[in-house]
Amino acid sequence: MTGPVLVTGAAGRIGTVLREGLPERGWPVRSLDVVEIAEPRPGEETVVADVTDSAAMSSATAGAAAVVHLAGISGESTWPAVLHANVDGTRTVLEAARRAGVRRVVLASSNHATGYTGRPASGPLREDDGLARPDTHYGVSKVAMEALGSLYADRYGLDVVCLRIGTAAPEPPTPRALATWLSPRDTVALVDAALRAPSPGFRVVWGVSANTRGWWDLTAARSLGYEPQDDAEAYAGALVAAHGEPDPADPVHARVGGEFTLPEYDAEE
Ligand code: 15L
Repeated sequence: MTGPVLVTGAAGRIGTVLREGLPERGWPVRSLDVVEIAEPRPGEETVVADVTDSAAMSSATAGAAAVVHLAGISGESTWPAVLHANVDGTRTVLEAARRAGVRRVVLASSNHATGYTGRPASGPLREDDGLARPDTHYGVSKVAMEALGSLYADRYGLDVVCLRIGTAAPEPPTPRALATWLSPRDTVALVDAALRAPSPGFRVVWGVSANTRGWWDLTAARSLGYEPQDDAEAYAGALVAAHGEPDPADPVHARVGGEFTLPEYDAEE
C-alpha cells in the first residue's frame, strides 16, 4: 500500500494517540484538523481543513492509502451542529475518499449509537444485538455514520470499518469505564487492524480493551486481527475505593451509554 493514512480530527484525543502510534506500525500519516497540528512529527504531513468542505477534502484525500475519520463533535450538542459536523462531515469524507480512489475508510463510531441498551446482566453484547438505540443527537449521528459507511461499501465497494469506541482515555476515568475503557495502545492496535485486515467489506466492531468487566463481545474486532493488551481491571481497586462499586440501580449504570442517557443530557433545540 502506498501513500499516507489521512487522519481527520488529528489534533484531538484519539488523533494525538494515532499520530504517534500509526507511524510506529509502518503507516505514514497525513494529519488533518481545523486547527494547526502542534509539533508535527518527522515525516508527518499536516493539513488545516474542515471535513465539511468538499473541495478541501478532495485535496486532502488525494494520494491517501486510507482514511481514518475521527473529526466531529465528540459529545452532545444541538441538532444543527451535530448534523453539520458529524453527518454532513462523514458524508463529505466518504465522498471525497470515493472520488480520490481511496478504497478503505475507518470511521470512529461510538457506543452511544446504542447507549439506551440496558447494561447486560449476563453475556457480552454483540454488534448486531437488536436495533440501534442512540442516547443523544450525538448517538444518532453515529448511527447515521454507520449507515453512510454501509451505503459507500455496498454502492461503491469501499472497505468501511466502523469502530464503536467506548471510553478512549489514558486511564479509565470513572467506574463505568471499567467496562468501557479503550487504552491508547489498544486504540492503535484496533485502528491498525482495521487498516490491515484483508477485504473486510463493511464491518461494525466494538472498540474497547480486554476489560474483565466489559459488556461488549470482541469476537468481531478480533476477527479483524485486533489483539487487545489492556484491561481496566488494573484500575478497579483505586476507582472502587474512590467511588464505590458501580450500582446497577443508579441510572448512570443502568444503561451502557451511562450519563449520556440522563435527562440533563438533553441538548436544547
Ligand atoms: C464517546 O463517544 C465520547 O466521544 C466520549 O467523550 C465519551 O463520552 C465516551 O463516548 C464514553 O462513552 O465514555
